[in-house]
Amino acid sequence: MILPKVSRLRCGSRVLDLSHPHVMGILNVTPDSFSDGGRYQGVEAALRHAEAMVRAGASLIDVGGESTRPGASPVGTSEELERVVPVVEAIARELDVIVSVDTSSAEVMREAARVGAGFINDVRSLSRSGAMQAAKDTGLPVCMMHMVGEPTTMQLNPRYEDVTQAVKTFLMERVEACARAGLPAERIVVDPGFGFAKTLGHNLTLFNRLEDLASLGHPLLVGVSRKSMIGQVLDRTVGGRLYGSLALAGLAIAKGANIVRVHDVAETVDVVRMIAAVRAAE
Ligand code: PT1
Repeated sequence: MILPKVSRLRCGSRVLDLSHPHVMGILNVTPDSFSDGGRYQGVEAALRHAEAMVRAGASLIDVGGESTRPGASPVGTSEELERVVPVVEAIARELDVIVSVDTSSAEVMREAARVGAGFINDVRSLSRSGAMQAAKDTGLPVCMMHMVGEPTTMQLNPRYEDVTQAVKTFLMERVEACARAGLPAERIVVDPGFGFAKTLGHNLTLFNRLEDLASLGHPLLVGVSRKSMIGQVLDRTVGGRLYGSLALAGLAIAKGANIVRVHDVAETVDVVRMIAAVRAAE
């Protein structure tokens, strides 16, 4: 069993104990979720969804106001702030959970941290203007994820000589960039970025080699829930990808993942608890 060098992450006022795996529940606050009603209804609906995920056993809730799935276009800062900040604030105030903010924007990072976020999840690995400094200033842990290019174009022609090596090198370079900026390695979580600038073959190879990423020594986050790599293998649309998602969540944990980012929290928590029971008997 591969363990990260740090045994716990200080997430603002809360602590994430890395001696066992955790489920991060996905909370999208993109326009579709605001399709009817105003902002207030949007916040209320988001809070209820977060509450259900916390009751189901999520340790973190990942709040995202920008879709980053393949082909999605970026969102303006003021729109993202309006979508994300009230939801982060409501969850941090009302629920016993670590609130993660899925953003690449320096302003959103700062505002989210101010209203109680405990974790920063940036699919662009703090590459946007001001993001490195903002993340550093919050004092919060940050997830660095591998992606090449932008969601709009990343799936056009992804090529690697060795995808695992490319992802490892990229992540270590981002960790070094953080260190140079004064953001310590102890605060960095890494993520291979499944579905980001990768073919099905790349995703499967990378998954098979997940131990190599766990061995970097940073806590490892994996997000594969309902993704197209499952659809491609099983020939299923998004609604039919639960069992595939659970299989990959269990396998990711077996290969050393510390956090799995999922839509189906209750089902995934059963998987995590079964693995924990077996491990406790070792
Ligand atoms: C992820 C992730 C994320 N994924 C982290 N944050 C998304 N840390 C958003 C598909 O192929 O894996 N790790 N934030 C969602 N992105 C995608 C990408 C959704 C690909 C779907 C696909 O279907």
